[in-house]
Amino acid sequence: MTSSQRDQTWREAYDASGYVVLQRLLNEDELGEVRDALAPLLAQGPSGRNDFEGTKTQRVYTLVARGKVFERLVEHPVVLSMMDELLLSNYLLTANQAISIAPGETPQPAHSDDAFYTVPRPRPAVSVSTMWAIDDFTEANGATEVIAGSHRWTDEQLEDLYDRDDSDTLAPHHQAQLQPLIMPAGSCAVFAGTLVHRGGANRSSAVRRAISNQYCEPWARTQENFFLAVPSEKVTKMSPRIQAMLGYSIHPPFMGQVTARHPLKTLDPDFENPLED
Ligand SMILES: O=C(O)CCC(=O)C(=O)O
Repeated sequence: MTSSQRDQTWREAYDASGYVVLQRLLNEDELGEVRDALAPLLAQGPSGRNDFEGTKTQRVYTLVARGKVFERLVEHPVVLSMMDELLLSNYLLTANQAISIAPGETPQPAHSDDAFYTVPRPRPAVSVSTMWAIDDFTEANGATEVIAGSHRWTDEQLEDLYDRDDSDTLAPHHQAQLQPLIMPAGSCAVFAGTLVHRGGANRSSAVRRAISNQYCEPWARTQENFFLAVPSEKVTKMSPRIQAMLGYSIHPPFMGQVTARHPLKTLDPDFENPLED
């Protein structure tokens, strides 16, 4: 937790500021495992295609299907105990990616992660994001920057984020409100999908690696289409909790059904799809 959050419970801090930082949730061995698993993936990856992805930022999507260590992060017990409180049961994984910001990267456009759910604000977050620091997050290397309290903003306040005459420039008073989430590697920031934030500029000489796992209400469309992305042979080997978060679950009474059957049945080798010839 940050110093201003020290005397609060995680829930008080989250409700008041829209985020909370859990310090050093991973130990050195666990961090080493994550870094080792990330290295070959980042070695392959191209940089982002636009300002939002970051032209000097590498992203690797759908990590959950790329190594057991990434599955463990998705179902980290501390994180899931918080999601259990913040979201309805049967919540889903909506996004799951590594973000490696290289030296020279400029600040990402400020945004909120669940902005594409066009339900008028202020409103409860439809999704909750986590940002795992795989390197120390510093002021210089592109630590995620947040505007505390912006999770309660109205749509009008959100529209006011950028200068009215220059849609690429943050309004000066909002620029001043951005605070970097400075935290040691192994820490995890948990923030509301409604919170305004961005990846910072990397003015250091080393990359800043992070993993962003995001979870959403069970009635919301997920950002990543895990049904199409993750082969069912891999899903079969995952834990029941991850299978459920990838959509192999029912949100009562019948959201997620497959021709009126539970989606887990599709993983059974004897499953017969009535629509296949
Ligand atoms: O990399 C970061 O610190 C933030 C990235 C982010 O917010 C996003 O890509 O949606």
